[in-house]
Amino acid sequence: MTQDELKALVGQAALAHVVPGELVGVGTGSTVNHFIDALAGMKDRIAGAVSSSDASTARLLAHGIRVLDAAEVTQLPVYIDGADEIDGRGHMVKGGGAALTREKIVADLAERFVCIADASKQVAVLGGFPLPVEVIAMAAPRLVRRFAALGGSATLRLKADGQPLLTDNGHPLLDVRGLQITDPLAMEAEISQWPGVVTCGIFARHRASLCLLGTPAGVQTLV
Ligand code: ABF
Repeated sequence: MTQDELKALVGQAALAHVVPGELVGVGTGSTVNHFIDALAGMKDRIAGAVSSSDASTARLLAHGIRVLDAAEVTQLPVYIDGADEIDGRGHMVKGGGAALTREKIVADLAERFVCIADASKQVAVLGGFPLPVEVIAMAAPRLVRRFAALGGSATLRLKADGQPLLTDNGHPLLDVRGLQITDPLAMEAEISQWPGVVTCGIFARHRASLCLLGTPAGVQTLV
């Protein structure tokens, strides 16, 4: 099976975790796109969705799925999203799709986080994928030096035209290479309190309650 077929498999399997009659939190990325397409088949049985990006909102609306603003919602039974890396305890690196801040906000509203991923995302130790960190622009040079002190090499994420990529919130992103994230909770807590950090792409406090992993042998559950 191709990687995309594995993503489609878990996108479909995630429907079993959507609570009928309730809202569902929806993440971002190519795996989630498969989930959104599958969700369209049960759109009349859910109250609507809360989305973590402009791209996911557009896809949900194109399917006729009602989208509520996160600010209107006090609680969600479940948030379904992909990951760039996930370890055996459900800790994740996220943000390759630049939506990490809204992803963490929507995840924080949810009782459960169901991660959907193809098997290539499973790792023993986080950090092989460059860690995305959304930052306030004026703090970027200082933050690059802070990451260097941790052994990481941080670079500004650029668009194809060489200009800094800005998130849906209008902020730049650093991608940090070379970190060995052996204690995800502690590193997330440390980085998150540095002035100028908007959101760190380590999801340890908001780790997955369950991961549906797409493998050639079928969907396996992690965590
Ligand atoms: C989002 O989409 C992310 O936080 C992560 O960066 C990405 C996963 O990518 P994909 O599903 O396209 O492999 O969930």
